[in-house]
Amino acid sequence: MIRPLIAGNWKMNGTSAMLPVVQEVVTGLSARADGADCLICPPATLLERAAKVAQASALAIGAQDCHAKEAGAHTGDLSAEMIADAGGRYVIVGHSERRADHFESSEIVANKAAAAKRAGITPIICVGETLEEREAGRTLEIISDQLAESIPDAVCDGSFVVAYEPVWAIGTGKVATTEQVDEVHNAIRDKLNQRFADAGASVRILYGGSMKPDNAAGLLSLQNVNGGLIGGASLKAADFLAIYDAG
Ligand code: 3PY
Repeated sequence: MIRPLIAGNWKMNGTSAMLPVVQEVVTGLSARADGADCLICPPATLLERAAKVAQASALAIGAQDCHAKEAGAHTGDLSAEMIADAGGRYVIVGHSERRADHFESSEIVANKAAAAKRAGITPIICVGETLEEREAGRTLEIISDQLAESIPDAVCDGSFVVAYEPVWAIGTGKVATTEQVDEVHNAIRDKLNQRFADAGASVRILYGGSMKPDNAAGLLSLQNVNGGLIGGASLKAADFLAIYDAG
């Protein structure tokens, strides 16, 4: 069985007033059986402080994006090496909000994922179809193309995580049905197995898109759902831990 990963994506939410949430999750995990890996990706401004709060605990800290280059003239960007240096152990790449707001292509996402590997941190590579694509019956084709183009050969040892996040279920309160999630996650597993032989079977595939305490158990019970990438519900320690408990 693949060890699940319960990951929180705080997006552009949180000042230092949110650090107690990190502490609450650390404390909550220390009182629980060790059933899954747990991660919070706060905004970059909190990364180092969150990593200090979570030091030597069961909670990992990660970032929400990185640049593909190690250093240089890229105003406003952070390299994967900087994230690792600040205590980050994972980085989300290719979230649909970045693909849309920053025009990130799958090629850029693949370069970012390779940069994460170079820096020794784990990329969480996001894929997902829009409502228009789903309604046109193109979901599996879109996911297949995004996987092929966004996962670099550099991670052929399986040192990455995939997150399936249907764009229409992000920040809308709409959740994909268990049947829809099952279909896409099984297709992702097939693609990973085809491309990465042995390693494909052990890559974690997270579901993201309005995962909450009341729908998490059903989603996390599916064979190829190996955790969640959780938006709004990760901002409250009680909700995030309830999702952890549901897994
Ligand atoms: C959501 O659940 O809204 C997400 O986008 C998680 O990354």
